Amino acid sequence: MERTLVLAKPDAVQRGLVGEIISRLEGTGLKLVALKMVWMDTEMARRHYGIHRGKPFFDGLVQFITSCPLVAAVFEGPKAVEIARKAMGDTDPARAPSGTIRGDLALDIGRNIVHGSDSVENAEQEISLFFKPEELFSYERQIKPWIIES
Ligand code: D4T
Repeated sequence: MERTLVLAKPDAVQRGLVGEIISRLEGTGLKLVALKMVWMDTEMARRHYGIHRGKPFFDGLVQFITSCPLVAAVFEGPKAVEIARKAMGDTDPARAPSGTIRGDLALDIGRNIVHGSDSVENAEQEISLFFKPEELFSYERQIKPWIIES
């Protein structure tokens, strides 16, 4: 089953929006399989955002993401990557439709409150950066047939 990494970023922690972010993603039907608070250090941040190294916003992004603890979660389900990103809306909150997490709760691309993996391959890498295998839980939900047809 597909998994995706979700981060409620430091701005979400500061603004008291962690519960709402997790709740909106749970509401999609995706299954929460891991959750913890993490204070990223610079090395971890530079690894997580390695693809953006050299871009003008990179140093500010690393500074921001390490400025306060964040909450990391793993959600599981069919098309988990796509479903979570759709719930979050565009990276730039100004372009994110109402009804999405960023469209409703954020204003600025540099303070967009949430991260979601952008591919299954990246999700696997990102999950392994934040979680040990034993921190990912495997369990059944009785409600599953009411969420997933087969
Ligand atoms: P994250 O990784 O935070 O979920 O964002 P996205 O996956 O949606 O978008 P991204 O990788 O393109 O950007 C990573 C991160 O950098 C910030 N950012 C981005 C920024 O501050 N200025 C910018 O111009 C861009 C493109 C926001 C998200």
